[in-house]
Parts: sequence; C-alpha cells; structure tokens
Amino acid sequence: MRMLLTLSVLMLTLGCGGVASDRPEHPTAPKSIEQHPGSGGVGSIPPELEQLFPPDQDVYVVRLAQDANAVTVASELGLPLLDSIAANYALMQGPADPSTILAHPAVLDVEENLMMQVADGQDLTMGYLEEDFDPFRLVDQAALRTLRRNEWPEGATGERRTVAVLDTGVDPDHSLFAGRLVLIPETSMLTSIAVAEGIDEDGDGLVDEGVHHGTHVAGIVAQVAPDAKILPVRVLNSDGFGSIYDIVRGLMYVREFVGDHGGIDVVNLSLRLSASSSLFDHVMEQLTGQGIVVVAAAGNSEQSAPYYPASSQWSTGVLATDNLNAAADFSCVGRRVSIGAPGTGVLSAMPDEKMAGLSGTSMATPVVSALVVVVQEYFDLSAFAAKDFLLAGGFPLEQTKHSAYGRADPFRTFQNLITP
Ligand SMILES: [Ca+2]
Ligand SMILES: [Ca+2]
Repeated sequence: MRMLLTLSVLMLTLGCGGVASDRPEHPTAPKSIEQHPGSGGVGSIPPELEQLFPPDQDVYVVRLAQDANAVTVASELGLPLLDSIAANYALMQGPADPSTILAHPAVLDVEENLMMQVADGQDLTMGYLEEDFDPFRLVDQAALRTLRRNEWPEGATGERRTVAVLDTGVDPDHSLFAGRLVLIPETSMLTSIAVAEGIDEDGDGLVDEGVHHGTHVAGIVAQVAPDAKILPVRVLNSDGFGSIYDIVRGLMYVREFVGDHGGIDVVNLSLRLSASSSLFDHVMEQLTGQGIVVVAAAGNSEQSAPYYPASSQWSTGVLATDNLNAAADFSCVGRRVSIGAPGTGVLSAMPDEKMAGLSGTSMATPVVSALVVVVQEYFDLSAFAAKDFLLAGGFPLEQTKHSAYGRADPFRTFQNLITP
C-alpha cells in the first residue's frame, strides 16, 4: 500500500564528522513535483513515481518477520503505515521511542528513516567544466589511461553483466547510453529517470544541484565496461538526498530484477548514509547471499575512515586516487577502504548531451563496479570471485594505510589470471 507523504524541506549541515549534525525539519509545505522538460524520452511520468520518502525523525523503517503482515502489525501498534515493501519492510509514523515498535513480536529491527546523500556532499561541482559531449575525448582520458584500458585483452567489456546504479537517476537519451540501459518500467513505483523539479529540497541555495550525478556516475560504468548493461534506480532526489527507506526500496527492486542475462551482478552506491545502520547492513547481507557485490564510495571529507556504507563489512569501499598512486586529497581513506580507483577530473556524461570532468569518490566507485563485471565476464567468475581477484591485483598506494588493497589495477589482475 502507499499513501501520499508531504515532502519535507531538508535542512542539513554537512560537516566532516561523518554524521549529519542537524536532523531535518518537519514538513513545511506540500509541493507538487514537475517533470524536468529536458529529462523526457520515456513518456510522461506519473507524479507519484517522483516521490521519494524524506527522512524524518518521527518516521521509522521497520523490518518485519517473513510471515508478518505490515498492515496488521501497524494496526496492532496503533501507528499509521506510510508504505511497505513486499512483506519485509514497512515505513511507519512512530512515537518518539522506537522501543515500543521493537517490542512487537513480528518486528525484527527498527530505525529512524535516516538520510542519504550523494558522496560529493556540499561540493558537487569539484572540477566541474561542462561542455558538449565529445566521445573521442572520453576515450583518451587520464582515468582510462591509468587503468591501461588499451592493454586489456580483447573482449574484456563486461558483456552479459548488469550493474545497478542507485543514484539520482539518469538522462536516458544521452548518446553514451545508447543500447546500454535497462530502464525500470513506467508501471513500477520506482523510476530510472533523473528529474529536476526546480526545487531546492535541502535549502542550501542550490536548486537541483545533484540532478546530473546519476548520469555522470552511470556514464563511468558505461566507459569502463562498454558492453555491460546498466540499471539506473532513482533513490535520491535532484538535490542528491534521499532516505534509507528509498534505498531499501531500490535494493528490493534490484534483488528481484531479472534481465536478459539474469540478475544484477553489482550495485553501485556513490552515496552515503548519515549514520551506520544495522537494518541497511541486513539488506546488504541479503544481497551478498544472493551473489550481488555492493560497491560504495568512501566519501570526500578527507577523513581517515570511510563513511557508511563504505565502512560496512558487507560492501567494498572505494577511495578516489589521482592519476598516479596517491589518494586524492579530498578522499576519505583508511584500512576499512577496500581499494582505490581514479576519481579526479573524470570525464563522463551530463544531462542534455553534455559532458564534464568531476572529482570525487562518487566517480571512483563506478570504476570499481565496472571492473568487477569486466573481470567477472571475461573469466566466467562469480561477481564475488571477480571482486576478490581485483582486490588481490591492486597496485600499492604511496600511503599503504590509505586502503587495504591499494588502487585497482585491472591490467595486473588480467595478468595474474591469465598467467597464474
Ligand atoms: Ca539544494
Ligand atoms: Ca531539487
């Protein structure tokens, strides 16, 4: 079931502490959501598809026992049921003390509906230089040279594999994506399409500053794994914010997705939560059990530890390197980060047939996601085996304490696997 929610205006102070210091304010005014005129291509999108679930301190994500009924549980708790995903997750308007929810025998876990955001944080425009799309400049870019893209074996392209990009959605009409995307059907409650509503949801004075993010991230997957399919799932709004419920909903879609070549192999999360989450850990554990590798951005605040979910045991955390062997100065680092990848000035697609060079762990993460499916397909491995080979072939960083396995070096990985 589904009820309309009033979207709140999010007030978030982004600091380097890893945790949002302010909780979002309560809903102020209902808003209507308009379709971005430049984001078309799949027909008109019903307004309810655009609606994300804003984090709110009185709204709880509840994980239920397999055989539980969300309507019944909410009714027994006397709480409004705002939404539910299959039988397992429910969004409830809660009392101040969630322990009363947890006391219900059918409730396995309960958490505030935490906030997520694109890993770029406040500075979404690092290295921003938008211009008309030129595919030849992309082919020759430094990030691909660092990966020695030209020296990979022929056919190492990620064919028959699919990467899900959970982000702000994409511009499906960009030529970089021709024949590459698997789009969520219009009949779904979710969408793949980026939408700029013209509203500054986070109140930072920038309107729709994150709307291009998913297009750029997905465009990096498209370059590094040129024959892999990409499933974009919009879990963040145009300002780059969403809630844990949004992404759980997106990940449930990913778990059940079956395309022409089977299910999803890798989930790309160029985003971070405002705090760690046992509930989200459980979802990633389920994905792991299904053989789906979760790759997550370490974050861009120069910390010596990654943000969550990159910090989780259930994800592969990625830092950004410059085009040599050092962590980028903005990147979060530490032994809890699995591996690095080029993440400075990475050229990729921008909406409306543009391109731009952006820097961030958001850009390094899809490099690793794509490399996993390239190695997976070429050597006919599981996604997890491919990920492990990629980590094992990592090239040491200047500062070895910056990541557990150095920087991804697919050329070494191929050499290791071809001549064991
Ligand atoms: Ca904004
Ligand atoms: Ca917006």
